[in-house]
Order: sequence, then C-alpha cells, then structure tokens
Amino acid sequence: MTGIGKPAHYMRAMTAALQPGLFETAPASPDLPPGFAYRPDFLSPGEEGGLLGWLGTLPFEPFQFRGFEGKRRVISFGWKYDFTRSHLVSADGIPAELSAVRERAAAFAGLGAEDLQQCLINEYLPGAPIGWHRDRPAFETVLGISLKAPCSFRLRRRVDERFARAAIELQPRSIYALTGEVRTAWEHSIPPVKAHRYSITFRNFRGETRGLPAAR
Ligand SMILES: O=C(O)CCC(=O)C(=O)O
Repeated sequence: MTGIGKPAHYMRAMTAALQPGLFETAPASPDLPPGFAYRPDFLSPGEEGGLLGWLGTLPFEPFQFRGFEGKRRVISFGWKYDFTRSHLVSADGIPAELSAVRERAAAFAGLGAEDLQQCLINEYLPGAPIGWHRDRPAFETVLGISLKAPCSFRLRRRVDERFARAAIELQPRSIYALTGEVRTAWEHSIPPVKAHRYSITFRNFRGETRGLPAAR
C-alpha cells in the first residue's frame, strides 16, 4: 500500500515509525498521534501459542519503582532499567526463543535485530495497570507486541492547562511502534486489564547509550 490517494490525516498518521518498508502498515486510526504505528496479526496464532507456553515458564517479578511494588510483573533481557538507582544495568542475554520475533519487530521499525538491545516482558494479571509514563530517554524506539488478551492503550499530551488524548484497543498478536512525537511528547498508560495479558517490548538505545555492549 502506498499513500497515493489517501487523505491528509492518513498521511499524518503514517508519519508513524515511518521508515522505508513500513508503508504497508496502516495506522490504527487517523486520530492517533504522529509516530504511532500499529499492525494487527503481527504474530500468527501458532507463534503466539508457542510464545505463551514459553512465557509461562519465566520467573517474572513484581515491577519495582523507587521502593514501590507494581501489580504488573516483569522480566528484562539484554539490559534492565533500574528505577531505584536510575540507571541501566546489564541483564541476561535476549533468549533464543525471542530471536524470530525480535528480528521481525526490528524490521517493522526499519531496524536490525541487533539494534534492539533491550527487551522487557510485562505480565498483567487481571486488574494490573501501567501508569502514565514516557519510556526512559536512554531508549529511542519502543516496540510492543501484545499476547493473550486485548487492552486499552491510552495516550495523552499536555496542551496548556489540558490534555490532548487518544486511545487504541491493542489486539492480541498485534505490534505497535512508538517513535518521533508520540515517543517524546506523549505519555502512555494501560488501565487495569480485564484478562491476563503479556507484552513483549523491545527498545534500542539513543545517543550515548548506543555505545553499550551488545545484548547477546
Ligand atoms: O504493555 C504494554 O504494551 C505497555 C508497556 C509499557 O508501556 C512499558 O513497558 O513501558
């Protein structure tokens, strides 16, 4: 698909992760901020099933934030952001079980698999949210793959005294990318999920963090 013949709002949304090669990726809605790209059915049902079996074996731990424990459970590979000490620490290498999905997620963002140095997997049991935040500035592109259950993905940006807002229902087996304006100027959050959900998120490094040794 190309942008020819598409309305202007479509093309604005398509500024998304917009690297060459991404033009077959339709925006989820013209109302989503520039830099947001989304593709449903990124994983096949078979791939999702295989990953879910593996995810069920991982030693997730409650998310720690400066002395507080979140309801969400997490595990990091490659690098981990330590919110207590406010810096990156190395983690176990990115496992072989993620190789194929890492490569395809990288291609979705116009990157190489080795560029995606950090992987954070989130497990949300029913009732677990993720609060409003922007990902750490050490990272550049953020990619998220949803598994098992849908959720609402909310976006907001302060405009004077108010917030501009947008939202999308993330479907299981979909991928989203946050780059550009939606990555740097907007916050995102997920309200308490209704059903057990996982997200596999990948990030590359920005600026000076790029020099960190490669995740295996
Ligand atoms: O679960 C998701 O898709 C969102 C994850 C997220 O915002 C994060 O890990 O910082």
